[in-house]
Amino acid sequence: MTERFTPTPEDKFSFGLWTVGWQGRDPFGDATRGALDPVESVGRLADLGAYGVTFHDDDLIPFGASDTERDAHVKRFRQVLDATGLVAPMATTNLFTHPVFKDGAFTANDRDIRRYALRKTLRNIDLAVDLGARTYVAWGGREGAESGAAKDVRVALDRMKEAFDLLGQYVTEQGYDLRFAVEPKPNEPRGDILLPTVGHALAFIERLERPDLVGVNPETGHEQMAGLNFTHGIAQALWAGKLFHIDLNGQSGIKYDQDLRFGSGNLRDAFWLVDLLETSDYTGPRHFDFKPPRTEDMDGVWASAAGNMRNYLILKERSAAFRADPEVREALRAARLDDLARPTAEDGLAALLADRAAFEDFDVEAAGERGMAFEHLDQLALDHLLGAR
Ligand SMILES: [Mn+2]
Repeated sequence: MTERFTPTPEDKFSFGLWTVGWQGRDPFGDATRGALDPVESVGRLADLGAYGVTFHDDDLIPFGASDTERDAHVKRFRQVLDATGLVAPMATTNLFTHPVFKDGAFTANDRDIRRYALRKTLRNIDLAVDLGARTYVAWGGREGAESGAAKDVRVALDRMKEAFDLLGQYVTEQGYDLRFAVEPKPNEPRGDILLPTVGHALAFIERLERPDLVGVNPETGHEQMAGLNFTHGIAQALWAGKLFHIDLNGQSGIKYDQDLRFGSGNLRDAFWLVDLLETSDYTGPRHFDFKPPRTEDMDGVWASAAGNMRNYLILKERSAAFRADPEVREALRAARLDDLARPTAEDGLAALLADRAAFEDFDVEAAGERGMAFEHLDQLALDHLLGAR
């Protein structure tokens, strides 16, 4: 039983340094755990079966470190990656902790701060590429407002576009093999954040100078905080060819950003998400962006980290069993999923207009009486999810 759910690097599980390294500081309470050395985190995550580790610039190199200190931190990190075989597939910038970012970074009203934010990002992009990252995440946690007149949203989006256009120009001119992934979030820490959902981000990306360089990094809890179906958001990102990265965690409904371990919170959505990812062409990391609850000591932190991967693998097995079940296949046909996959008018508009069976002779009443058999199908899914089949 245990062995089936033991992660290996082939599963492509990755963790942010800031996840296991979270000290439990929240708006109401101080840290409940001590600082964790990134080198120790990498070693422990490797022992647990992870394949990658990701970082904000400030996770690796304390804010304000000198160039000499910076080099020493990078050297230690590179050594532990080499020693453990872990990779650093993604990096990102901390544009939210220091007070300078209190009104945002790329869309701060203060132009000096916008220029500083871009330079801080560009500097870390160099390091990210040097460490082998292929994806650069941009979470604009402070890009937003608490009040109406404080932010001209249309102008702020001009500045956001300007920032991504400059970042795209930079990686193109440097010849870097690096793509950007916008991470949407509806609120927290700002009252309202720009690009609040996957859909907003996808629409924004199409307005950029180099849309091919930019995709999304959706986070489970962020969409669910807005009451949205995370799996549907991921499906649309896949449909648009824009799922560049993903942040997995757990969230119980519309409330503060819980960052629970993957599989806790909305378990049914987690099942459908794994089912979608594992039947899609997504080959990127399964990245966990969670926070071990502040109730936990360090043993609890590692138990929580391991739980993310275990839950993913259990759900992957449950999804495979669901898809392989002959009764499920029959139920999918009864629910007419094959019919949905067929184009509505493959013979064209003229043929549709000429087809009396499509309208004049169509028995609307009879069609309206046809059941969709979705309940039977969903019960089969729940049986598989709960291990009852
Ligand atoms: Mn979160």
